[in-house]
Amino acid sequence: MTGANQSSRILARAIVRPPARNFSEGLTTADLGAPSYELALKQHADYCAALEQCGLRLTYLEADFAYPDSTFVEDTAVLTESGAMLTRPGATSRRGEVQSISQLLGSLRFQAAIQMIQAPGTIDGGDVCEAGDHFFIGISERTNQAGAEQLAEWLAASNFTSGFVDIRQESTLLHLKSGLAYLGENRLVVTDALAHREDFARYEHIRVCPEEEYGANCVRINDYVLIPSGCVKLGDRLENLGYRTIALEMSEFQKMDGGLSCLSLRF
Ligand code: CIR
Repeated sequence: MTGANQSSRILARAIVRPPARNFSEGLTTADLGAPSYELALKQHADYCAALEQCGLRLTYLEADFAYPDSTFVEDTAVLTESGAMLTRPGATSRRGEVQSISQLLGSLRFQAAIQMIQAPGTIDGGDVCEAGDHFFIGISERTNQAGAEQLAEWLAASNFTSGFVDIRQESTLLHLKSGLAYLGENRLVVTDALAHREDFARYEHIRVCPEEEYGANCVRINDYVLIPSGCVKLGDRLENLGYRTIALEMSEFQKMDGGLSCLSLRF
């Protein structure tokens, strides 16, 4: 681990895709009831407005009825300053989501530098946490060792370091970023489940309390941190540290196991 550059990257753009009408047919383990499509659309629109408030220019992909989980665009690619790695999502029902992202990235500035995770490797972008010039890669039910190794090799070619974090025993975490966020300034937001891990020992920890665990999937974007509404203690803590927060209603996405980070690809 080098840690030479531990600031958060300045972001200019994001890719988003509104939920499709059959969004409720996506994968979920949450026992929170079926999401409302209309409310999900509104929450997505508010999320997009917040990204714009953070200074991002948005590119919208059309909602895709063929893939009910396709609003969770983060899982389909890992974007760095050097290029794009298209993932091979761990859930077979989501593999086809990558095609349209690939086409879009090809038309953006990633043209020359797009790679793709190869079988038998699998990666979900939600398992990849960028922390300055270091990347934590979760080994999960969705991301396997082969995929993590391919990603690590690709990152190393651009002088990024990486480390694997096995979360397969953590039943509350779908993805690594379900329990972890990097804020910049050497600070991590972490759940109790991950806080004790040696991998994170050199960082300052902002622990989310058990009632606000969902808030661990918060997102630093330029001068702001997006947090889920209801995470009051986390919000206070972040504001006291000098961050400006934007609280967003996420109930309908939470019902489908989605968090704030998964609704966009930021670069
Ligand atoms: C799934 O199970 O794949 C979706 N329903 C939720 C994906 C959430 N993605 C993320 O946290 N990065």
